[in-house]
Amino acid sequence: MLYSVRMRSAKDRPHEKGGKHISGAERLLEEQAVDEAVRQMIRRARMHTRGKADFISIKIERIDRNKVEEIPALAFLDLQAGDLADGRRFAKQQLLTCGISKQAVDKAFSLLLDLKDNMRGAALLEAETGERLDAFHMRGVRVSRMDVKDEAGFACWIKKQGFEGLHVREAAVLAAKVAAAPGVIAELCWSDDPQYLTGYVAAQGVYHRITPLKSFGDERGGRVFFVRSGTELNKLVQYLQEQPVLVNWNLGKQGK
Ligand code: WAQ
Ligand code: MG
Repeated sequence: MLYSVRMRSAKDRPHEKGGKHISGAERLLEEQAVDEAVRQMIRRARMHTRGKADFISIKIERIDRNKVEEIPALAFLDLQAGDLADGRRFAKQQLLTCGISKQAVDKAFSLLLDLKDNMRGAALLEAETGERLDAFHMRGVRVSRMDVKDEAGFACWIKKQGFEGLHVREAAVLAAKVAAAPGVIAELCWSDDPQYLTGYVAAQGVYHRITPLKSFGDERGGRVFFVRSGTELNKLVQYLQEQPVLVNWNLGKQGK
């Protein structure tokens, strides 16, 4: 049996009462791996750079294995920018190159840069007009029910390209699912971890890893998914939240 394990944690108060979001995690695991994953999630929520969570919600749900879709991993490209302005310029350029309008790119940056607090999900923007499509406001759409197909192989594949750690692994899985979603053209992301300055633009099968994309000490992270006009929003949100996927690093277009 496969299980979806989802965690979200907050400080001072639960999320729904306005508590500060500390961390979240999404896994899709064999039954025997669930207990250890839950232990790790709890540990992580309690020892996070954003603070120590005192409200932790964990949901465990059985998933029908026949419904799982296997999707390819994205290829990695790594850019060390000279400074923040340089990193952001590069990110904007990548987005423009894959057909997102300047208006939508500017909207995405101002949305993320003007946040008072960080989001815990992603904002959906129409790729031509930059119009916000989802009605989730500060919460955003939470992508869920995803993991890697072969844990050890995936870690090894990432390491061979010179990267390691939980941030990269998790982001690579999420970005692969988002890229596979119907109607998504590109994604822009940076972390809500105040010490983690790397972000990315995922588009056209490539995960453009960019350092830095935010300033040190900033606790506001976020994600924007750029959506093709005419996309059926319900279907897209349903895919992002519900469709179980396993990312196979050995499928499709690959990094070196
Ligand atoms: N679904 C939708 N949005 C999410 C999800 C999710 N499951 N998880 C996080 N977000 C949004 C939310 O607004 C967070 O504030 C924001 O993304 C950042 O989340 O080295 O660590 O988990 O290649 O802090 C990218 C670079 C790191 C990794 C991203 O994101 C690398 C990161 P975080
Ligand atoms: Mg984080």
